[in-house]
Amino acid sequence: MRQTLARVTLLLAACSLFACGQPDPISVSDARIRELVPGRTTTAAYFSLRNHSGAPLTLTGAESARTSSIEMHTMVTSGDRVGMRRVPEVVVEPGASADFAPGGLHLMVFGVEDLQAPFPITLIFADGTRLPVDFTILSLNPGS
Ligand SMILES: [Cu+2]
Repeated sequence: MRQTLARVTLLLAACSLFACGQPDPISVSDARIRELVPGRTTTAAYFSLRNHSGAPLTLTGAESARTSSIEMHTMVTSGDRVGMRRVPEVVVEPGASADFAPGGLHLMVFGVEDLQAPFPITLIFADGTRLPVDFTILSLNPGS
């Protein structure tokens, strides 16, 4: 009896977490990963993350079985130098979105041997939520 009650409570908790019957609390669009430069195994991935929930959303990282590791980076300018810096987390306020795009926030993707679409990357959030996303390939030569 006690066990059943615990299970029901768990179900209810899961339901409120994922907002049963309502739009997903998180949506991802424009997920794309840059084509590999010949001879390289490191590339960048971009996407737009929207928080539909009523609470701040904290992205803490990403992983994929098809990479050796993934880091969150942003571009920083000091003087006339442009570099990259690792970002430990990205907080998206309720109703807001975060754009991972060329020139700004991006996923730095290491150890890619075989880049084929759909390329799966799982986004990891501070509350334990894991969101699998399929990335399309972003051509190095958009004109071709
Ligand atoms: Cu980077």
